[in-house]
Amino acid sequence: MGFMNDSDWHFLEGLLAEPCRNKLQLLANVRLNRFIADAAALCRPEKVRVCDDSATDREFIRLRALDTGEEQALVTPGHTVHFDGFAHGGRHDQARDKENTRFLLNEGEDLGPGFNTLPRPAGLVEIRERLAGSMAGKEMLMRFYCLGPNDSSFSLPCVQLTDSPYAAHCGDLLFRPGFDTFRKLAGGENFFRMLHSAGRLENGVSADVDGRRIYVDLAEELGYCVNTQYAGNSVGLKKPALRLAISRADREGWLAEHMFLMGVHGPAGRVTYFTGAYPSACGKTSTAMLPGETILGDDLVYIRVLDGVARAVNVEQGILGIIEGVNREDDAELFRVLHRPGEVIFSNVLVSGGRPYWIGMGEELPVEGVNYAGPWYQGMRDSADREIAPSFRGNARYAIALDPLSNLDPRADDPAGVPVGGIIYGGRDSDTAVPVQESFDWSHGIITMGAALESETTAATLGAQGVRKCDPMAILDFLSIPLGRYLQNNLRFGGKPHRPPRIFATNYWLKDAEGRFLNHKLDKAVWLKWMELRVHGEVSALEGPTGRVPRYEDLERLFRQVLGKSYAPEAYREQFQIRITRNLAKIERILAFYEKVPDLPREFGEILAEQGKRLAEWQSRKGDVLNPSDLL
Ligand code: SPV
Ligand code: MN
Repeated sequence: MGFMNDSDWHFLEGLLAEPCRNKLQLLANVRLNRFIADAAALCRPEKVRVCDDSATDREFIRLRALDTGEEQALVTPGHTVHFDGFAHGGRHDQARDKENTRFLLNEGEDLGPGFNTLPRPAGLVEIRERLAGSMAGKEMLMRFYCLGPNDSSFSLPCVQLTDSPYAAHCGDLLFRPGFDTFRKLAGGENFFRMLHSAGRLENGVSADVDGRRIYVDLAEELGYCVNTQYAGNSVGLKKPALRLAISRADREGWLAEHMFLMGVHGPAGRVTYFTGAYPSACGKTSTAMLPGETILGDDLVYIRVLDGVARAVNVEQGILGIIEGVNREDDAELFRVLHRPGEVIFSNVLVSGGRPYWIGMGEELPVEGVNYAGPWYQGMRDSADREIAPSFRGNARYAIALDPLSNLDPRADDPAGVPVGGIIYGGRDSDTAVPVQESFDWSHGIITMGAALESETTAATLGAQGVRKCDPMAILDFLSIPLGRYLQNNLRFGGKPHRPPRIFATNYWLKDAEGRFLNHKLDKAVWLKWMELRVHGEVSALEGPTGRVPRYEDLERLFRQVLGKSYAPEAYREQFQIRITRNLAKIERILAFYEKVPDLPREFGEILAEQGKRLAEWQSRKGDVLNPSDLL
């Protein structure tokens, strides 16, 4: 066949049906063939199926996921449910596994403190041992994707091998098809590779989660994943490929970010594009899905400077969103798409009468059904005597493609990307930052808003509640280059376009002394419109010590226009008072977090020190709290 002639290839050839051989022949890619041949020889599948972008192959994957029991059909056509492993009182498989996600590094390579790494030779031996024979009796599926729009300078081709039709099905919903992209590569070697096995299954669920490993080989741009199905681990295109892309972007001078991408609709039909980084469960998807605006993506973007303009694309074409709290009133369009006939994979929800239910859906939940723990009834407890929630708390999800959304931005697939007007950083902060503010300039934003992004833990995460964790640019879990270097890249990036995007920080989570939220969930719609006007210099702002804050009269007008609500001066005062002492305490926490981080940019300390100085000056005049009217 004009491929290679080694024994691995012969082994693979025996597993390929004729049409699959033809597909590989069409791609004529030696590096690709070596990868599959090696993976097949290692994982020992019964068959190998090469899938292209055709509807037939997509349908095949959908049906296979039902056949293998990884998904079950629900009553609404196109709806399925998938459960990830759940050990009573023990280790479950319903979230990304940080502990067992490791970078394989060559001798002499070092990512600095805070990274989970292994020497490459030892890591490869271990992961290959775990993968050996892992596909026995199963079919290895080969899927081709394109990260970023097709036929674009942003495109990154990626191939995924998996024995999990569920992982392949998720990939098909979330990522753009890439068989054609591989054909156009014409044998080129520039692509990411992912190898996944769900391992041994029990009732369609990965059974050996203690042997779960997600290893990222940066030198080879290759991700390995075994003994897990949870999509944030197993869909290599998502978080494993983000790690590879960050490293690639570092070498090539662009940015790969954990951000949404959306169009904010300004006056006279103007659309201004924003990216936004928020840690998990902090309102990232709901921001991108706000009524009246348009979504391009909710999780991953690549940003490049093209012809002097910072431009961004959505890496994906779908959403893997948290379902908890998605309700008809606050998330009308999403709610509609999650109920209409059409492809949706629900995961770790409650199923009753063939329909999915989840916490916070705004409807009464059935008192019994089937969920991630098996047959379930209200009040059921696990072996550690903890109540089993109806849907998995905090991380039950849905996977959908973006196209059925009526608020999909028409430029979502533009190969040239969209110009970035603003970048937003937002965390869960009950008592420090104002709801929205703008940085003084690019560097001030990158350091005091991006690098200093903090979020409070919630009941959804293990451990104590309300503990603040610093999560720079909401990307800490995925960083594959030293943090100091990543910040340096971000700072430098601002100097590349003619005009860098403006940088903003939002905080949707402010509470009063009684612990009540100071803002409604939809108030963020107003903050977005204000930011849009700021990008075009159409509203002025007040110069505070931590950034530029909105004027009352602008917000009052926007609350009326956008939400048809009045906005009381007292509400403004309470929300936008600058909590000086708390902001000073935050600087101390940030400095402590970064204390051991090597090679921080020179500006880092300077910018935080200046901010501290401004706050201290106001403190000596006003005490703990500064009213926005003091800035007039
Ligand atoms: C996140 O947790 O940031 C997600 C879901 O987007 S996962 O795919 O698990 O990363
Ligand atoms: Mn994410």
